[in-house]
Parts: sequence; C-alpha cells; structure tokens
Amino acid sequence: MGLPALFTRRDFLRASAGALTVGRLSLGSPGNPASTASVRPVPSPSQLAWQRDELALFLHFGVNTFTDREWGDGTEDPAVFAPTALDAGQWARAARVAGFRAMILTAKHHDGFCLWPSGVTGHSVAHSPWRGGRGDLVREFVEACRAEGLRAGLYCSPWDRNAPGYGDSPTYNEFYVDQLTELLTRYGPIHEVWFDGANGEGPNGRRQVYDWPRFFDLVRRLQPEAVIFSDAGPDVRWIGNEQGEAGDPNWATVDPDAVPYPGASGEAVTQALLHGDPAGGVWRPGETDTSIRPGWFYHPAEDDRVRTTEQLVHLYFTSVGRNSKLLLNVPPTREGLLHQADVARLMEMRAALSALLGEDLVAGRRVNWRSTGAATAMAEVDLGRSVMVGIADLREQIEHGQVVARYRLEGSDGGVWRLLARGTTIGCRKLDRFGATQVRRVRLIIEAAVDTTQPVALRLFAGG
Ligand code: FUL
Repeated sequence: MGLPALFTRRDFLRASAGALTVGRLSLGSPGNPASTASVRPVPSPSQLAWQRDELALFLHFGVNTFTDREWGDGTEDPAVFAPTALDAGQWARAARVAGFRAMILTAKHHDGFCLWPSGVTGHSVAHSPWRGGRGDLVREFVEACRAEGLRAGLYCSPWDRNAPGYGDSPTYNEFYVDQLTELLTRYGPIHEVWFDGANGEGPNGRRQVYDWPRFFDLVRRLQPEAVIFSDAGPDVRWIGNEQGEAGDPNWATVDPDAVPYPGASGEAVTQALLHGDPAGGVWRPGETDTSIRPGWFYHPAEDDRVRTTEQLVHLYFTSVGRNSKLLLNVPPTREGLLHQADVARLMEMRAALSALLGEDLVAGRRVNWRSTGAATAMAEVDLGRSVMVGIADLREQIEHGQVVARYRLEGSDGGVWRLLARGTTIGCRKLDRFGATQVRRVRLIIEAAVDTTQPVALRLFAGG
C-alpha cells in the first residue's frame, strides 16, 4: 500500500498563498504583565510546571485512523470510527512508565469529527458504532490521565472541513466557541489547550477569519491554569518545525510582534519561533512537536518506520536538551491501542535516558560559583577523582528568567584546561554531548549574559 500523502501546516500555508492576517494579538498571560519595561520576563507558575514536565505524549486519533489519511475532508461517515479494543488506560500507562507527564488528544482534527458527543454537531462519536454511540473519548482520555497522574491537554482544530458554517466567520466562531466551552467545562482541569493555525476556505468559498482574542479569552476564563499553545502563544509557542529540532540558541522570551497570529508564515517567523529573542518582552517557551512515525495518524504501512531508540534519545537532546519541551506523537491504531512496536520504543528510550543520565558525577561535590563581571561568571567543581565525562546538563533558575547567551565548559585532569563543549543559551535545561574525556576538575565559564546570572546548576555524566 502506498504511503498516505502527508501534510503539515507549513505545506498548507504554502499552498494557500495570501493567508489572511487577522490583526496582531497582544494578550498578556499570568507571567507576562502588560508592561514590558526593563524588568525581564519570568514564567507563570503554569508555564514553569509545563516546561518542567519535559515530556508530553501527543495522540492523533479519529476518522483518519480508519481511512488511512492524514487530513480528512469532512465527508467521512461517522460509522467508520470503530475502534475494536480502545483502552485509554493503555496509552496513559505507557506514557507514565516511559517518563511522560502529560498527554494531549486530538479532540477534533481538521475533518471536524468530534471524539466527544458535542451538542452543536452530529459529526461525532455519538453517531459511530463505538460503545453503541454512547461513548465519550475525551472523558475516557481525561480519566485515564488522572488515573496515572498525567496532565491532560486537548487539541481542537479551528479548521473544520465538516462544519457548514465554516467560512461564514461570525457563525463559525460562535460554533467553535461552543465546542471549546464544552471541552473546557465538562472534563475538569485541562492543562494545555493546543491551537494550530491551519485556515482554509469554507463551502461558501470564503476564508474563515478566526477570532483568536475571543478563543484565548475563553480559555483564560474557563481554565485559568491552562497554558495556551499556538504559533503566537500566548503562553507556549510552536518551535517552528515538526522534525523535533529546537533552535540553538533558544530563548524562552519572544517579541510578540514577530509572530502576529497563529499560522503566520515566512522565514522571519520561522527564525523567531526557532530562536525566540533575548530582548523579547514576553515569556513564551517553545514546544517541539514531532511524531514517532512519519505521519501524525496511524498507518499500518508505517509499522516498520518507527523512530529508533537512538533517534528518540537524539530527539530528547534536541528538544528538552535545548530549553524546549517535547510533545511526541504516538498514534493509536484502529484497535484504539498504542502499537506494541511504539510502546517498546518508548520503554527503550526511557531505559537509554536513565542509563545516560542516571549517575551524576557532581552529586555531593561542592560547586564554586563566582561572578567575574557584570554579566559573566564561572562555576568550578572538583570531582574528587579522575573520571570520564561525556555529557553535561546545565540549568538556569528560570523562575528568575533566562539570561545566559554564551558559555564554554572546560575540564582538566591535573594539567591544562581542555575545551569540552561550548554553547549559547541554557534556559530550563541544556544538554551537551561531547567526546568522553578524562577529568578531575570541570569549570563552566559564562562568557556572555543579557543580565546578572543566578548560579547555573551543573551535572555531569559519563556518556557513552
Ligand atoms: C498541524 C496539522 O495540520 C497536522 O495534521 C498535525 O495535526 C500537526 C500536529 O498540526 O497543524
């Protein structure tokens, strides 16, 4: 069987030249009071918890799972949605055991099919054979998250190829607000609301103009603790690609005018998403979303194209290890279960990370931190014995903001200091892998920062 055509939001935007600009969004968030004076931005408690979770599992599931497509066109018969052994508990257990702390479900993708019995459309699980039409997958999903201590997030695509009102902007915005209201009031705390910017034409041939400020205000009102994700935040930004590579450097601060609305495109937008902005007045860390398989939805033809353990470990280093959070998509099969090959890979990834990052050689040693100038500093540690180091794990105290712009790491085994790694930003967590080197003393030199630096936490591992 041929591979289904894969589409990403970038392909879509390229294909639809002249996407509408809907005006600049300038919503504040709890961590970003309106003022952008000289005080550097800091994360809100929700943004801090979101980033420290490090790993979230993304679940693309819906009619596409059964039609073998990536983007449904909205004409799918709800009867095709017929998982035979659905168990959201299996998703959640795999996620927790693999070290994930949150899950995000596609409550509605671009085809408009709702995984919950929405009161404003019949295009939902209520008209499918699953659980005799009485099922509510959003409920099963949030309950499974809670049972495993995971935070629950929802993706409700604004682009809806089934809704008859799509393209008649006020009518559709009303409908979409009703759907969001259902999702944000029926299921208890929702930790992340995930908006993508895909934006097409409705049956009337007119492009829908989304009322983003209204959508974001609604989330704030109904779920004040939730973080809102989109290209344009307001709380969490897209990292700018779907391959799993955060930018280097990667600032959690941004200039909100650089990405004026979700779905904005162009090279300047991509650069702003990848790198953030050291002078940015708003805290908006990047989320790296990518799939364990080539597609976002499950396709049997991709069963032998699951990322390898080594690739998943690399992914962790290029996302979590670059001041980002990893949202890894693992799509349920037509049974409604995560595929055993994917689950095995998640477990192997956890085992590999635990082996690599298990024994901190700095633990119990005194790290000597001193300021060496207005925005430079040095940390030095004696490891007490000569050991091999191959990985460094650096962390800024981001509750006070992000400031480090350039650093280098050196090691010595009694003689000269040798360069181990050099880098730009650190932020929440920076992981560097380098050729394993025998050292007894290690020093971290902060060469440039945009403000006075708080002590940076340093951990070292043997690597391998
Ligand atoms: C994009 C969508 O077009 C893809 O199908 C997928 O859901 C991805 C995560 O977001 O905007």
